[in-house]
Order: sequence, then structure tokens, then C-alpha cells
Amino acid sequence: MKYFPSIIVFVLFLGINNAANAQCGMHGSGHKQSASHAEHSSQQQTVQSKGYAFINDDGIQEATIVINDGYQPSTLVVKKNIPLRLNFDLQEESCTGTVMFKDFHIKQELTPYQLTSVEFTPAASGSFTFTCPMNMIQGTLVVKE
Ligand SMILES: [Cu+2]
Repeated sequence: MKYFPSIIVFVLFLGINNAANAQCGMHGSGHKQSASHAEHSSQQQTVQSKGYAFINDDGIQEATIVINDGYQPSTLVVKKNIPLRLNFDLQEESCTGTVMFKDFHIKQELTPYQLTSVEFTPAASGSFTFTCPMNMIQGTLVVKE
């Protein structure tokens, strides 16, 4: 009976994983996404990094976020009330192929192995989470005054 608790955890894990995969199925191959979620869940320590948007010649603040086992940078600092262009560099085929900024009512599908831009003007300051559709992969958008 020594291993009983870990078996329970494993079964729970599979259950959560399948549920997530079911929600994610609309984005493509279910099997592949399931495997990807298993990877995400087993890696408890994702790389934390901080990045900043720069303001280009058109007055748009811009930043690139690489998606490969998490968002890099995982925290992005931007300025309030300046149009923002986020260039997502999706380097995997996973449920991260859809990114959501719930606070800004944005749900955007991304194209794997290409840059996909998401544009909006952050009109509120504070910390906002962006995620895959299941909330498993998370990043933080920090909007400063
Ligand atoms: Cu996910």
C-alpha cells in the first residue's frame, strides 16, 4: 500500500489531462495536444523571464513572445493607452496555439512556426494574465501608467 497515494495522483492527472484535451480538440490533433499537456504538467518549473515592449516608428509598442513550453518572456511590461502589438512566435503544436487575454476580451488563434500579431490598446493598468484556453500555460502582462 506504500504506493497507493501516488497511483491516485496519477489517475487524477490523467483525468485532468483528458478533460483539457477534450476542450482543446477543436484546435487540431487531439493526441498531439494530449502529449503536450503531459509535458507541461510534468514540468513544474517553467522559466520565468521579464521583457519590455519597445515603441516603434509608428508609435506602436511592440514585443515578441516566443511560445515553446511556456511564454518567453513570461512577464511582459507595457505602457497604458499606447497601441500594443504582440508578435507571438509559436514554436510548437499545442493548445498554446490559442492565446487568451480574458481581461481584454481577446481570444486569438496563432499559426505554428510563424509570427502571429495580436493588437489591442491596454486601457487599464495592472497585472493581467494571458493563457492557453485551459489556463494551464500562463503569462503576465503588466500595464504601467
Ligand atoms: Cu492548454
